[in-house]
Amino acid sequence: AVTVAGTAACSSGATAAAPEVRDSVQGQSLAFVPGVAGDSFYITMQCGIQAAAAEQGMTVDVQAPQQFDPSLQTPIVNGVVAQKPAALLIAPTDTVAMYPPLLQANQNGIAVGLVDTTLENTELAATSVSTDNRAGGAAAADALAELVGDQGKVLVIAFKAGASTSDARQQGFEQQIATHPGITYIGAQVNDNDPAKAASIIGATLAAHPDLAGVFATNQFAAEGTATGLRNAGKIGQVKVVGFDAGPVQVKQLQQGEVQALIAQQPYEIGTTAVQQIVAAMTGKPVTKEVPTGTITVTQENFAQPEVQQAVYKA
Ligand code: T6T
Repeated sequence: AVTVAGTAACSSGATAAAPEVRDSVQGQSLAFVPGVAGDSFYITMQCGIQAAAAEQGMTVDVQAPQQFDPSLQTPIVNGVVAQKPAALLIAPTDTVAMYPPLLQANQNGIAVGLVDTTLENTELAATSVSTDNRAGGAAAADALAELVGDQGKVLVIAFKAGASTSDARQQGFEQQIATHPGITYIGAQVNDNDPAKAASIIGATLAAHPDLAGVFATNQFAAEGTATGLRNAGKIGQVKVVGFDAGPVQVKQLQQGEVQALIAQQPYEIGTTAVQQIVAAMTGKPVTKEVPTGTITVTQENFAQPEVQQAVYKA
């Protein structure tokens, strides 16, 4: 586990909290457990969480697993439970496997909020704040269909089976791509959040399907590996790629023409909203059980637009 001390280099602040709320949670501690360390999506979310928590006078402790894996995230949650913070915001790495440790947190009086990913059974969580990932997957299908001229073979790189975001993006994509009759969907393959594995999937797929037209890479690491695989095969630009997320690496890939479209999420807003909701839960105020956030499709053509610039991850 990694404990990230101090405040990440974050660019903008959150709105001020009502004074009566501030008094009641002032000095209380908030734990944040992202899905994995070193991921610009979660680092940007951490910036939002830290800004909103600072407004409330709360302290934030961040502990991240080295891989997106419930067997590494579970001991971190167990450690958090032992420390007894007032609240825990977490992106569970598996919809089922992360339920027991989070139930422990809930039963120990810790207010639990889910961010980004969710659980199959969300009863233990006061709130869940996440992208509408099915809609994001559908947006990726439409973007990819347009890029390949509505014909040819397309592949999905699912970053992690059992992670709600990966599953929902894949399902949203599959449902929407079926409405494009000229496209042949050759299926999804799982890269376990490992760029090298995505690269080798691309290599093997190109060997079997040299006419591959497009790829939907369901997160940052899937897109990075997809670009490597295409580069190794000399197919950059020829095979069109739609990635998810808009961190610095993804933006560079877009500018260099390795990826043709990005589905950007709103990690900073997910972070600030989750803090506002968990504070409401802690102070007996009305809480929204599920807060969906949107996506925006980023391309080279619309990149300079202010609302698109706004969507690029800041960390
Ligand atoms: O795509 C995001 C996040 O939404 C997903 O659950 C895990 O991967 C990312 O963090 C990007 O690497």
